[in-house]
Amino acid sequence: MAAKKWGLIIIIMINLVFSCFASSLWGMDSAREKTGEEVFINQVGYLTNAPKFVISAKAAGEFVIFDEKEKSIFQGALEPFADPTSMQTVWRGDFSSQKIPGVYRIFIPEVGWSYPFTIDHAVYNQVLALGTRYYYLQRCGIVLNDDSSGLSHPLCHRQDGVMARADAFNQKGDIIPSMGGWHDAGDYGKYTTTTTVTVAQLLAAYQLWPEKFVDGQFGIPESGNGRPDLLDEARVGIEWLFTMQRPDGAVYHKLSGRYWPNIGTSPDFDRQPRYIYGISTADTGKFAATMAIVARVFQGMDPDLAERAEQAAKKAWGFLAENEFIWDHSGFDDQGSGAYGTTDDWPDRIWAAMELGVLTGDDSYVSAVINEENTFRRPYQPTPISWSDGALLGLFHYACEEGGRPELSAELTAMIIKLADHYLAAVDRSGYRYTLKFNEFAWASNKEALSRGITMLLAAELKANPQYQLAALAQLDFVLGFNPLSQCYVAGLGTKTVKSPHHRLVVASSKSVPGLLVGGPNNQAESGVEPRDRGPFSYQDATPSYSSNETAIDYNAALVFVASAFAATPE
Ligand code: 9MR
Ligand code: ZN
Repeated sequence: MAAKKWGLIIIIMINLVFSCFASSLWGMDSAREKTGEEVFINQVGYLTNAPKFVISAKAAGEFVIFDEKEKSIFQGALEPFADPTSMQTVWRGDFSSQKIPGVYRIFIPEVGWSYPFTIDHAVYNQVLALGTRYYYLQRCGIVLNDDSSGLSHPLCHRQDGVMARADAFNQKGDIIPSMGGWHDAGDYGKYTTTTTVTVAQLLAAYQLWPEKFVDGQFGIPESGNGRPDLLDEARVGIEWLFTMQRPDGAVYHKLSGRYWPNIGTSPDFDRQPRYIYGISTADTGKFAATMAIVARVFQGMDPDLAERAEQAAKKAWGFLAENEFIWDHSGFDDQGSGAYGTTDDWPDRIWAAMELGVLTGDDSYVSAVINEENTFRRPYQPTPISWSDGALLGLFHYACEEGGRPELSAELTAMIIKLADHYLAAVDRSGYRYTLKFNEFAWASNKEALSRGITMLLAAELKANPQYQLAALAQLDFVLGFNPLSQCYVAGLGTKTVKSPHHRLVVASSKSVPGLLVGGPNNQAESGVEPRDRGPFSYQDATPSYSSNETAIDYNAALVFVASAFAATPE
């Protein structure tokens, strides 16, 4: 009893000392104890009931949380942790017990301050809003005049697109009306590969959490039309995808200029011819799968669109059924646009089969890729969703829906759980609760981590285990600033935010694209700008760093998906 009382008195005294200390430092950083540099938190913030961790890069024993009135509200211990993500020892503290909404900062004596962060039940609604609105700012073939970001450009790419080569249906030089869609990234190419997996993930998030999406939510031109803004934005990608399908069902891989436009080129100044290059069965498979999802989502809401999508999906499937792997590109096709190349379409066929099986209830799609013993006709290892393989989503959709083969559903469920458990174990080993180990940081590492998070969110739908959600959320913590560079990787969010992404419109306008997620740390450092082989430190917030600081529509799709899972339902 007495010991407890003394403990309390000591804590109160320590708090008093820190309060004085804090008032001199709050908002005004001393040279010795800097802000943000060595104390890491999620700079956007934490859900009231979520786990909350702070990391100190330097040895320290305790941390103190201060509220906006500079009052210390909590003191906790830091424990050393051998962290495989940074390959360093870090000192980690847990403040999960803090649930009172507000804005806070953490102080670690002799180390420094954290950036401010919020605790709130709706703390990720802004992540979802900006992350989704990003697509509006990436739209192609529009006049952009956006007050909130200040971004604008006259009508761009008005002649999309020109047939680069003749095929059985079109002559070289023919115009195939294909305006619209989204600029892929910091470049202006439009790719079936990323547009499909993006649309599919946006719609999958909607299917899982429809209550989180309403009309007027993101402030886009379609706001007010009575339909959730998310679906309006997805439709921009969907309508463009329709234009990429050939009459025989095959789908063209990409539409882009022959050369990369210079980095400061506004889209309306990119006036080189924009070519439609050859078809691929990989893209045809992704298209079939995505259109099958479109058909399901829009069935009740927009039967016309749903019908068009179903027919397009079936036609694409028909082409796949008639053709082995095709990749109709030569190295001479272009000298400047995304390759998104592949030598195998098996994952795409699996994905298409699953989604069409779910849409139609017809087992013949499924039996094209799965045999009577419920195993894949050719070996297949599920992976987190990426531009090169979206099949996991198909496996998930099949596992969720009634009416398929029950044994197959059980097999697919087990596969997804196994993959998720693998990442769950990685999270438990990491000081940052990140799925990536030091040597796993490659191009688009931020997206890869969020995709692993998605894998765990899908598993959570199939098997009740709250750890899956919490581990997925931890991937978002890292991307929002809880990392060894103390870097928030989403422009417009956090304190140390992305300022110089590799993005042509950003350079041309000197404005920011709020909500833009960059690729992040990349050991290979292809651009030669970010440091090589430094794991989570292989990142540079610099325009020329296309391999660590570019965006892409499929990166944001992973961000939007994970943010959707944790956003509060709009009131
Ligand atoms: O996101 C893509 C990444 O996974 C690849 O490793 C990389 C190299 O092929 O390409 C990335 O995609 C880029 C695309 O090729 C062109 N538009 C910008 C994309 C993001 O950097
Ligand atoms: Zn454009």
